[in-house]
Amino acid sequence: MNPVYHQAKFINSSPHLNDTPPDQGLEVAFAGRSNAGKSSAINTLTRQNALARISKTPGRTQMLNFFEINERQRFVDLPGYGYAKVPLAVKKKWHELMETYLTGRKSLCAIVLVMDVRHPLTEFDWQMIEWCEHTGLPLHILLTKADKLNYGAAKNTLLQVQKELKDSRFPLTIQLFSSLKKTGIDEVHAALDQLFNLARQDQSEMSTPS
Ligand SMILES: Nc1nc2c(ncn2[C@@H]2O[C@H](COP(=O)(O)OP(=O)(O)O)[C@@H](O)[C@H]2O)c(=O)[nH]1
Ligand SMILES: [Mg+2]
Repeated sequence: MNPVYHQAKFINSSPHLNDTPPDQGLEVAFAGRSNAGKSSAINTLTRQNALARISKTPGRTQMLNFFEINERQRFVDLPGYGYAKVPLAVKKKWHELMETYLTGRKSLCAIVLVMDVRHPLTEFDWQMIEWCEHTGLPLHILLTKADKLNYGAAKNTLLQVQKELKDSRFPLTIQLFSSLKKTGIDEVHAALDQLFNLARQDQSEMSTPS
């Protein structure tokens, strides 16, 4: 358990990138398909039931939601992808928003990719993985809703996904998680600590003249 993450506070929801919090410090973004369980994961990790609004209507949260852990660290709940009923114009706007955010955000230091353990590695997931591979951005994958499968089947999916990604040439970790059963929390906290620490070292190396 890491109580640091329990202090998270909502900062704002931003439908555009011109009203985001200042691009300083370090940000970990939670990405994944609509309904994968991103907002639930943020609530579980921060132990706050209604921090990231859990949408009953998939795809409705088309905004970037920012949460402050402390003055140097943030979480971002990225808008979900892949809801068929969303009109094309909305999908286009989503692509633009994501691309601008992912390419332009200097404080972005890692991605947590949330996948439903029953439907891992969708086309969207591969796009995110390839993006991280391309930019070297560290990635931590949550196979969530692990409670929906029995232990053996969930473990099997974990091994399968690890096998599919074993050749990736960037920092990548994968785990099972359940917001419902509150399993895997310590492992995510440890992964987040490591991601933030790595990024902090990188930042201080860059700011130290040699
Ligand atoms: N059984 C189970 N259901 C979950 C879990 N996480 C999320 N859900 C449910 O999945 C739905 C979508 O979750 P949400 O967090 O809003 O997904 P998001 O669209 O990715 O933010 C909601 O009905 C949640 O209650 C989990 O670990 N186990
Ligand atoms: Mg959500």
